[in-house]
Amino acid sequence: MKTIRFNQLGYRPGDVKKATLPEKAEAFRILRTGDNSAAYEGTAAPAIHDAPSGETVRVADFSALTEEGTFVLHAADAQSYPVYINANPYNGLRKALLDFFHYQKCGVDLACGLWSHPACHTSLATVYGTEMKKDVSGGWHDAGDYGRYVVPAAKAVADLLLAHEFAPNKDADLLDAVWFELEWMLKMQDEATGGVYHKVSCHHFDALDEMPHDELNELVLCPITSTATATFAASMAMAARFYPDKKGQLLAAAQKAWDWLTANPDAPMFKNPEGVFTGGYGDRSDKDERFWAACELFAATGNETFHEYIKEGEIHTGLGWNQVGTYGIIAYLYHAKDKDNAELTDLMKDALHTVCRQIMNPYKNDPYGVSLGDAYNWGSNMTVGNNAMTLLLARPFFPQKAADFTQAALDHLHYLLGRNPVSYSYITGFGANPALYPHHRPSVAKGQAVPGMVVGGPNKFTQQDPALKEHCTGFPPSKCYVDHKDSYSGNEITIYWNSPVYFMAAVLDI
Ligand code: G3I
Ligand code: 9MR
Ligand code: ZN
Repeated sequence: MKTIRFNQLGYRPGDVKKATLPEKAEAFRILRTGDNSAAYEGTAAPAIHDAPSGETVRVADFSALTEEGTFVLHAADAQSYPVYINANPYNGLRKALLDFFHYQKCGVDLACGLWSHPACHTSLATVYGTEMKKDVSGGWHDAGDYGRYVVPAAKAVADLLLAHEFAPNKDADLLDAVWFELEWMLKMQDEATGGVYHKVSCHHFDALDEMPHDELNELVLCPITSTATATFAASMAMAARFYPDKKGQLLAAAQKAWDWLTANPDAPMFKNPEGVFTGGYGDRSDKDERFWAACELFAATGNETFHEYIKEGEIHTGLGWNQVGTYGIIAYLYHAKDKDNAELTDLMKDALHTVCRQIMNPYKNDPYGVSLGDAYNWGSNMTVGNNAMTLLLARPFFPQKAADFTQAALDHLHYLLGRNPVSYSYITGFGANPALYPHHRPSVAKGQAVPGMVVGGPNKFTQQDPALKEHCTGFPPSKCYVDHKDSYSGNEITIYWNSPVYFMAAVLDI
């Protein structure tokens, strides 16, 4: 079954439908499950070598099959998991991707079925290297661990808010869900200086089978950084347009953070201070974070100071937690329209166009319909989501390519849901062969995965986690994945891996 790779949730009748088959499968047949009668017969495309998986494969296009029902695809000596064609194959997916953020809530009594628990991490945090205590309760646990880190939080918030902005049909509970995180982020700002603490966590990661309320070690607030302060400023300025009642508070917080950035032009990049061993989220440069902040603040206020800052610097790209420039471009192109500068607008469009080309080129030749090339790094599934998100956001600026961009984004969803070289659905609880053992403490503690979580995906640097090293050393890049609870570089989950995939679901309106 695993050699026939396709979207295990299914396809809508009018969708392009493609499966990736082994080399020997020149022809294929699709049979109805009820009576085994043939619904479709086809010839697969010529075999091609797929470098990331090291395999030679063929693509089978069965888009012409528009009949609703449940089928099995037969090719050579293999047969597929069930193939579903119906009007609503993604039912429940979008909701689960958003509900996940509820499961990650910190600091409150949490009712969420099997994984319910009393309020966690409620003690005051110690400001690193001092005796000072601060209340920074609330927010979402970042990932499979219980740290709360500002930089990736800003990405998750931005993705969810942009999803809300661009979704043809909006989720009524989204703004409340995101406010929970924004409220925590506001607490992470130092009132005196406007700088934002990089993160709050214990000194160490605790046992993998520990529920949140059982992690009772001291909470430590790590030093203020420019990356935390800039991504904070950006996401607060963005949030100001979604929460009209809180606009004043959000813009004031963003402005104060900007003032800190202005006063600290050469702040050092974050490194875990002595004695702290939790997630680092360090960076090589804060220029893209400052760029994003300036773009959002300009879009929100029209204040030329921010415009000047943007004009004097470079244009940046990226939707990752450590490269965030595309968020800035999007803010400028969509929201600075009445006060923009034609030359800068063109430069931003050019930069966006280049990024889209860098996504579409590898995608076009990929037998799995994904754009990673060989970028199967830690969190590769985030890149899948980010690339789809970039294309969806770019559509209005390149109308002649908009349809291709939409199709590419949908293909990226198919990849995540099973059309990939390991035949896993990378979203827990969805598909015939989903990840069952994510590196997620509440899931490990209860022996059952929380549904709707996007796992990290293949990581070709197998030496980055011991379980991956044990199970996948020597594997080709796109096959370096093991569904094992210990594999934190491939099978962990995070708020900012779910958020771009939620964006895809919401904006594709599936
Ligand atoms: O992109 C570069 C690539 O250009 C380069 O060739 C390659 C060679 O090392 O590295 C690639 O970067 C990788 C980067 O992720 C990609 O975003 C790094 O190797 C890799 O170490 C880095 O991993 C990060 C990881 O923390 C370790 O720092 C992940 O992005 C990040 O998502 C992850 O975050 C952790 C938190 O620290 C703790 N909480 C869980 C969370 C998820 O696992
Ligand atoms: O659980 C931790 C995970 O969230 C991180 O991404 C990962 C890398 O920083 O570390 C995990 O914690 C492991 C630690 O690094 C080493 N000892 C085993 C821990 C997992 O139980
Ligand atoms: Zn907690």
